Amino acid sequence: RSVTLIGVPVEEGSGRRGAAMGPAALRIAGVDQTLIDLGHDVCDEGDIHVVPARDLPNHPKAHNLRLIGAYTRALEASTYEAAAAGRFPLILGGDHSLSMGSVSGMARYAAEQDRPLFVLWLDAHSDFNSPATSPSGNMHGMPVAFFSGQAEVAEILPKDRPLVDPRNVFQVGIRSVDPSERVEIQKHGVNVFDMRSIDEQGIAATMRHIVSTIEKANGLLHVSLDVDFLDPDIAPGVGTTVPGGATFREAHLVMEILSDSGLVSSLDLVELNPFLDDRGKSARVLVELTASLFGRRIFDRPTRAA
Ligand code: DIR
Ligand code: MN
Ligand code: MN
Ligand code: MN
Repeated sequence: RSVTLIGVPVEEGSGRRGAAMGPAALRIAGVDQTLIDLGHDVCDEGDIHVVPARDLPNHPKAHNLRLIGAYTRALEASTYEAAAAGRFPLILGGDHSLSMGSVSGMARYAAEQDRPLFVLWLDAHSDFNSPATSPSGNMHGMPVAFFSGQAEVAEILPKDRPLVDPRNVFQVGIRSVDPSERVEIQKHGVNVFDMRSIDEQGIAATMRHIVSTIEKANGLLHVSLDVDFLDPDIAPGVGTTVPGGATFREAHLVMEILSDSGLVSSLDLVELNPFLDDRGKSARVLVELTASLFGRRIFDRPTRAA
């Protein structure tokens, strides 16, 4: 495949500093060479740099709205342009507010292709707050509501843009949901597979169900991987660790099944905080998981029957 790396050193959507170093850590962990070694063509566009958007207001319950809005606009355009050029946008974050832009860019691309966009949200959190409901005011807790059209606060992107149907969002690994988010995700039909569901059904059955749903709809799939999807034992480099996350093998199996499916069109790697990491451990896990998504195998497996 042809992959475009887009660095987004944003940390102002989270409540603390450090995620701005994420793109650098992922590059140092060798994301580009790992993909090249797997036979892919890689183009690194470098990092997006923006200044706060002057046409947006300050908002007491959406911290740094003018800056996050500017990142959203720039990344929406870069993601769309890479996809429209036939390339796979791989976003190196940066906190999870960046998915407002990457997913919106893919939604524009999918609409143009006349195909539905599905989103696989691998996260401890459902990120379905809005400025009206957020207990923290941090915009990294709002992207899913934003790209579903449920967190409009100011015109960051045009109101008539393509949105993602919340019933096309699959959330896996969830184990920390605010009370109002619980109400909202149920009301809008987001598909939630929390950690208990994964414990009971197993990650393979969960992923096969998701993959077959998307195949039947001829959909495109955007994957958004928050470091806190993983258990803090294997990935401590994130601002909001939550115990009881996905194991190393569960996470790799997700990526291996996705790789077999051939459905994935774009990927975010988000919330890596190198300042909190243990000697690059979490950055390396993210790069290894990316390798599994792009075809690395422990053993070669027979091709699936057509
Ligand atoms: C919390 C934490 N639900 C909030 N969210 C996230 O601030 O909205 N933490 N995404 O990583
Ligand atoms: Mn830079
Ligand atoms: Mn998140
Ligand atoms: Mn999270």
